[in-house]
Amino acid sequence: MKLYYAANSCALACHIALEEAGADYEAAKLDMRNGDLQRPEYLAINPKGRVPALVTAEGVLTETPAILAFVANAFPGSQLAPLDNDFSFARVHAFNIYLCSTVHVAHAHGYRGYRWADDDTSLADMRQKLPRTMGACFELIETSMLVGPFVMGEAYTICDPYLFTMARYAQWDGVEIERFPKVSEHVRLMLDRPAVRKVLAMHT
Ligand SMILES: N[C@@H](CCC(=O)N[C@@H](CS)C(=O)NCC(=O)O)C(=O)O
Repeated sequence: MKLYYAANSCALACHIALEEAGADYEAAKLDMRNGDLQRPEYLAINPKGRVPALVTAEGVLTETPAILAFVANAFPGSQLAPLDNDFSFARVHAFNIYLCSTVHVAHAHGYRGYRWADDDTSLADMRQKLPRTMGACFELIETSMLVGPFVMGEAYTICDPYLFTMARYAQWDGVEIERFPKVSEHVRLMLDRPAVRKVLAMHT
């Protein structure tokens, strides 16, 4: 398998999951700032021009929640999701879809506001609101989603590297993560994991 990623991108979550799963994979680093994602060679792999993309024996997968679910299913021995219980697996997926469709999109309004508006004042307004929009997402995660110590409780799952990735975004967006004790403890636990340290070193 081959994971296409970029430094400081959401591909961090899939990268950590592959590492935690003990997968045999190659990591290909792209540079978001110099146009790598728009080059024809990469668009032939992922026409969306985004990372992550995971090339598998069966084809290319995109979208973080889908890649994470694939990794959990492809490496059942790593126990990265409750594969034997449909309801529990759906809850894992629901958490990851919230991060993908709401939290990541809220973050993108600050750095990629040009997707939604052209006017400088509109862009500045969206950027200025980031600490509140991302803060509201993390308030909800803290109070009603993160069981602790890991997202789903005692078991480490594919939700954890994704939450860790979005918590980094929240801090970059001006959210004081210390306001959220469970999220702060989660970040600390993640930073203790060898797989996380190894992958973080490749994402700078
Ligand atoms: N929904 C996608 C979002 C992927 C995405 O937007 N990735 C960002 C990096 S975090 C990207 O490639 N941005 C490049 C761009 O917007 O040009 C996912 O969860 O995988």
